[in-house]
Amino acid sequence: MPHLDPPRHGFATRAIHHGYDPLDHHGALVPPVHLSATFAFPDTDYGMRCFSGEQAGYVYTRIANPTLALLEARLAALEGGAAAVVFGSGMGAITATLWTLLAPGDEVLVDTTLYGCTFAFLHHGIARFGVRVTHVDMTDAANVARAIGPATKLVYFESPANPNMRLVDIAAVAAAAHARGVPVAVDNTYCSPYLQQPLVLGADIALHSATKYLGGHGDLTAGAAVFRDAEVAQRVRMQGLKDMTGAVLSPQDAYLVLRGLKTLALRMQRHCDNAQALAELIEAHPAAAVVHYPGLRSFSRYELARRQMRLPGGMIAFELKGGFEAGRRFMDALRLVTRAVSLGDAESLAQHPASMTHSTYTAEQRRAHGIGDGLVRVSAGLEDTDDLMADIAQALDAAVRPQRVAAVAAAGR
Ligand code: 3LM
Repeated sequence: MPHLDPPRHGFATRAIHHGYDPLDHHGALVPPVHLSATFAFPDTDYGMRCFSGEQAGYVYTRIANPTLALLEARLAALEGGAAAVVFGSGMGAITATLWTLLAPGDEVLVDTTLYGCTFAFLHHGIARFGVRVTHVDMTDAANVARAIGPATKLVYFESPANPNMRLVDIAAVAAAAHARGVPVAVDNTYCSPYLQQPLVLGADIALHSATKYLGGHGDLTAGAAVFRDAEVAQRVRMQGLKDMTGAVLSPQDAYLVLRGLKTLALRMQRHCDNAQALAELIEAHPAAAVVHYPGLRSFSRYELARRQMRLPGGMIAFELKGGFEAGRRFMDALRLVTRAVSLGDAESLAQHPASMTHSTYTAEQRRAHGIGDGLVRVSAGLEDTDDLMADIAQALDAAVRPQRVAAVAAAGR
């Protein structure tokens, strides 16, 4: 791309143009979708060289595909990485990466709070194959430095963490881990590279559920891993993706993620504006016990959020006075915000982590890992702010006035 110079171009420009020149493709403004599962070899020698790794070329879509390769190049440019690998889901990205980097006898250090299926993969999946999983409170980088031992091969965390919004200082933890020669992987799903770039902050791997903000429209599942080191990316592609999980992304869905990326910067700004307005509204409401949102002055790591994230994000977690029952009344009273798991869609979504996304933890584990039974999670969508505020306000009112809601419902019957 002679007319593009990634370091010189801004985020939105890279998200729209990086890695593609229409003039290389019959002038087509929109990149073609290469649906082919397999690719023809001009002769046997070429095919043999592709298989031995001497020749770079497309062989089979589970290994590489031109549409997937464009998405990989674009994500690497947005995260500031050397290379990326895309997958059929976020869990595909996480599992393929960890299966590649860890072996029996190794230890992975992970933060206290993790997305439910990541927690399940670690404890019920890879731990069964002789990998030790050790939880460390990574809100203090000194804990990471202390916990690293000779078997530690990876430090892994989410920031903000799903669902309770714990923030980890990426630069500090990366420095502590690198001092002991251990690489650092960060699940950056909650932020997208528009809000936070873990590799630029010092981490080695940024992981994504592209099902969320990157795709942005709730119509696909996809995942990505972006690497500081292209050689590690190649190992994850040839082992974790090709042989161990087969978690390949469909070219159609890769195209949809490429389309979503074009509006990522615009969408993230709107998600953040809406989340800020909703978090302030919830915090000011008498029903609220505690609100976790990085854009609130009351947020425990407000200063870190300002330093590490471009904007405070589109996700809010909160507990109501009255705990789980009040949360249930709030959820059931919602009319515009949709009761559903997932996040990062145009539609605002609300869910109850303890019974939904984090039901992979036992009740005891949830308590130990900072996931309250009364916690409600909202993904602020792209609707008009006033409409969202009206819906959340009436649901909060309903949460503190259960008898009145019951009476109104009974009268309506
Ligand atoms: C959710 N999360 O509602 P996929 N990493 C993080 C995530 O939040 C997720 C993944 C990885 C939710 C999905 S719960 C059944 C629905 C931080 C997904 C996994 O494999 O693309 O779903 O990504 O919190």
